[in-house]
Amino acid sequence: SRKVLSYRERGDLCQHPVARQLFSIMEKKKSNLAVSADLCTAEQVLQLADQVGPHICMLKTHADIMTDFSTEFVQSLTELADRHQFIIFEDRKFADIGSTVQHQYRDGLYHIADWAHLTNAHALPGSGVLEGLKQVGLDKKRACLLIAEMSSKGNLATGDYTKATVKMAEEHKDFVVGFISQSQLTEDPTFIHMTPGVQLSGSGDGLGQQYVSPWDAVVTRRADVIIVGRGVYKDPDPASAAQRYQTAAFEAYQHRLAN
Ligand code: 5FU
Repeated sequence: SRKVLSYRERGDLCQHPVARQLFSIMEKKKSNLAVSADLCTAEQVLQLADQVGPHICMLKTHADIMTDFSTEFVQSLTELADRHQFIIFEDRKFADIGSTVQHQYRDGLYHIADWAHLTNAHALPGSGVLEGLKQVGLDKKRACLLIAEMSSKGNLATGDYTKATVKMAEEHKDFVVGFISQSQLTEDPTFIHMTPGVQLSGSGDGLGQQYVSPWDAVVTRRADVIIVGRGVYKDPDPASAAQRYQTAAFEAYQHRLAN
């Protein structure tokens, strides 16, 4: 099999500023860990971001689960991202026609395009979803991931759907920098694979979530970035938990580089 490139080498190959920045952060901070801040108040999200900030390359948000989302929150989160050096990824999962997702991305209560470096979309609606998002995101130098596979039991993003999603990404490389997936889907080193459904202790959550270990995600399934929610924020000491996941995932990456 061909040589595994380092994050630094891959960042140098990327055109998109968000992809370049993410790979550079991963290399510098020795972190391929994204923490999912699935908490319902601004105070909780900001506190978690500050605690785990030194250990992560990216913070993932679900703005629409928050009860008190505000421009002040966005400002504080952006300051934390600058201070700790992490990318902000709003896990919005856009899945409508181009015209509608354009509004959902730019307008509404959240103005996602104004603060999230990265967001994501389902390929389900066809390429119009990307055409719509692009008209808003490209000028702001934002990037997008396509959801090619999911972690949940019985999900339909498999086989030909996954393959068609990869093709759609290849046709929109000015905006799409990678995938949410459960395995490596392409050899193109400029596409970043991010894998949710990762935990060190559990196998599921009783609501369809299915977990793999950081080692399985990175070594066996060849993820570039692991995404961990409850494994970190439910821990009584989120900073130490983040450090454990950071070490586990980065050692797995180093193992891939060496083998
Ligand atoms: F696209 C996906 C997916 O396939 N599985 C996921 O779990 C997204 N997620 C998100 O990752 C989900 O919405 C949560 O925000 C997070 C996983 O959280 P956990 O607490 O680590 O299970």
